[in-house]
Amino acid sequence: MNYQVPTCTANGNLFAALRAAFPPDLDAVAVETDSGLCYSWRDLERASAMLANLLVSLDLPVGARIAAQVDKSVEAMLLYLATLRAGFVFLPLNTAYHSAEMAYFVGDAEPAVVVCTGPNFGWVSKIAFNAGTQYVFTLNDDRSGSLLARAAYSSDQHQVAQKAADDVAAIVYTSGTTGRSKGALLTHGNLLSNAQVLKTYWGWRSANEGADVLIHALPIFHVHGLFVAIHGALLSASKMIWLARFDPKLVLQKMPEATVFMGVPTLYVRLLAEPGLTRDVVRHMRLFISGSAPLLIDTFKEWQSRTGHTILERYGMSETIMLTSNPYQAEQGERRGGTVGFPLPGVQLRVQDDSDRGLPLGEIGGIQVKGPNVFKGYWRMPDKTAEEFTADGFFKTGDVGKIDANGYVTIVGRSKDLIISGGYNVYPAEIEGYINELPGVAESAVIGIPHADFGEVGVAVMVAKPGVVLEPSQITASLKATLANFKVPKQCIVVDALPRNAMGKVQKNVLRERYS
Ligand code: MLC
Ligand code: AMP
Repeated sequence: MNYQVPTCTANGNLFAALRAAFPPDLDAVAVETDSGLCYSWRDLERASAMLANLLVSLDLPVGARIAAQVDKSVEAMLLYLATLRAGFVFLPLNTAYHSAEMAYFVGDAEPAVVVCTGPNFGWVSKIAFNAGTQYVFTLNDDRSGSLLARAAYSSDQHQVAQKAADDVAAIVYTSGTTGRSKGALLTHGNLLSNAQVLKTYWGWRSANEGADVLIHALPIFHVHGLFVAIHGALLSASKMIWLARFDPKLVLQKMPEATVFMGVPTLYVRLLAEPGLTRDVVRHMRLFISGSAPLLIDTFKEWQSRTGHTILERYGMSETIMLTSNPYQAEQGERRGGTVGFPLPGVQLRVQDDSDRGLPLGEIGGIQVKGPNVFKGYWRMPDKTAEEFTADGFFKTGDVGKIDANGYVTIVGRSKDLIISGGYNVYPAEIEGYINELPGVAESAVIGIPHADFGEVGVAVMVAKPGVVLEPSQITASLKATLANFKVPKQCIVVDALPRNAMGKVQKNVLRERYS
């Protein structure tokens, strides 16, 4: 198989490449929603032009950030495409974030435009205007809101803004293991090169090859749903069946019309729990892809025996988009459960010891990567950026793994203190910070324990101040009022003391063993 190294087109704008891949028949259906709406390729072209013209009319500075905390809708995707098209920088934000989290992201990124839902306008606009944002628009998942109302007055003709491959297209925040969340700067070139490689590697089929149809059931504020899924479909002119949220029964209902499905492992676990998952339902499917969290070997095997399909597991990060993938083509090798496959074409991946020396095949160490997909750096954090790269330009992923003699990469753990729950990252340090601020709490430790549905969930273990009786349900209620729901530990446990080693460091491994 020949892989094309991304060529430098006249315009490095990612949107120009996505637009160039639209099929000749612009009236064909590009997106079909679960509420029965159909958007043609011409609709995507015109609506993204109108939204881009609206953004341009605001007279924003070069590099202006357009932040969006909106429910999943085709218009939300169009806002992303319009931001690229107009040459600004897209900043997606999880809809679960509460005011403290939003205040941090908006305060740090200083977006010129914030788009939120109508019901959230009051508190989000207050945060945004305090942070210097010039415009706050609303966008609801029923196509109402001020954003579309304003864009309706814009022209549907728009010349794609000229961008260099090295210009920033999006900022994706990744929570920090310590301290502040970092905004990963992804360029047009990072996103396009990765999308082009995946198009070939995963054998995306264009119209003349019997076009693919993707079931899009993931949120669109993370790398997986926003970039991997959407770019893959657009770049191969494939139709998307657009589900506002993941519903296993609805996915199975749509499966006979589809060929590709992408999910985090929890989605596969939930689909397996459906008696309706049969070989007949998946008869037209070409490819099932899993990533964002480890896929349990039991899930991999059960899927194989129930459906006859072998899930293709791949590995990526917000900072790098996709890094490795199990093979699609049989001649490249088998899809091996428990591994994340081979480094993608163009990606250099190595395993190093603690002193940053290369390790022989089969030995476990820190995974480092380099390639056209690797981000430009962290937003306004040059020191942090420098810390995360080696002298020879490799990015330290914080994942721990090994490469076997056949080149398969296996992730065995993380050097970063991170819980991945249902595909969402939860940083214990952040949660502990909130718990320690609650009245009566002396100290706390948040650990991840195995969970049948989410893969891993957080458990908070805490110590009360002398004379205080802590009520776990009140701790949970306080956290729910402050933090995005997926970050709230599923259990709070009060103990007399946290286990510590001779150095005084909390022994999270002891806690994990005790509560798993
Ligand atoms: C929801 N809850 C979660 C949770 N999602 N708790 C822990 N972890 C999660 N992921 C909370 C809910 O708020 C609710 O709390 C309770 O758990 C039960 O929720 P649910 O109804 O079962 O959840 P649901 O809405 O169905 O969402 C589950 C899900 C969702 C798996 C569909 O989490 C999801 O879409 N995950 C995908 C995340 C993703 O796209 N990651 C990609 C990151 S990119 P309460 O208190 O209200 O009862 C990346 C790079 C890469 O990592 O390689 O791709
Ligand atoms: P995020 O910061 O949300 O982009 O999450 C990236 C992290 O998700 C990686 O550093 C890995 O720890 C994890 N991850 C992604 N894909 C996989 C996978 N297939 N198996 C195990 N971990 C994964």
